[in-house]
Amino acid sequence: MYTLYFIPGACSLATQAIINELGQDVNLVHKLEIDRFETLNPAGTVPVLKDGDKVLNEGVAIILYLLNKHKNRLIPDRGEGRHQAIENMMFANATMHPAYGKLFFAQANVTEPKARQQVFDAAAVAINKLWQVVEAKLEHTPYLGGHEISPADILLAVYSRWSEFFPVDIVLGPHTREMINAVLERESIQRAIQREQDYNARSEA
Ligand SMILES: N[C@@H](CCC(=O)N[C@@H](CS)C(=O)NCC(=O)O)C(=O)O
Repeated sequence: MYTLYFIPGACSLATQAIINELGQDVNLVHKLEIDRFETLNPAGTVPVLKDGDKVLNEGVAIILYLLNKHKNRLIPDRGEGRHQAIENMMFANATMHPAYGKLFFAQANVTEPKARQQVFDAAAVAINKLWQVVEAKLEHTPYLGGHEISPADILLAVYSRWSEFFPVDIVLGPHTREMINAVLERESIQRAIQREQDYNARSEA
């Protein structure tokens, strides 16, 4: 049984959905429930995954660990297709995620309203450019990996949910909207969202 350290709605939601896609059990622990979270991840970020005594950090490294361990149809076993799937995951995690990170950073650190909106708007321009890259990648196939869902689709669908927290216009192309809707309708992510909500409800009770 895995243990996943999470923050509700954060990128750890994608990790949980992938664990569900792989048919594995996972125990959820909210980051704030851990006294010294830095002992698990000095960077202080989620996701963190525990597999027995092994502690794993960094979203894509965790996903690759899981994909290497469990037989799956989420990425090809080898060759060009596998390379492309990893490139797509890195695009999501190392390019799109930090672009959204600028919105969160401005929210937390820029207090003057006009200056804050300027940073939001500049970040939105960068994010929209990246969603255009996604739209181009999806011109011929429903998912980034082709006709089957891939980890990058799940990561991007989770990040797309962050747009609504900010006063910005994030524009998704039609192919991108279809891909995201298809991901968000899947049992794996619906169950992950529900488990986070149930967890919150239990903690507030
Ligand atoms: N490169 C890291 C980035 C992870 C990251 O930035 N996680 C955010 C949530 S999406 C986080 O934990 N932020 C710290 C916090 O909100 O306490 C990874 O992919 O694991």
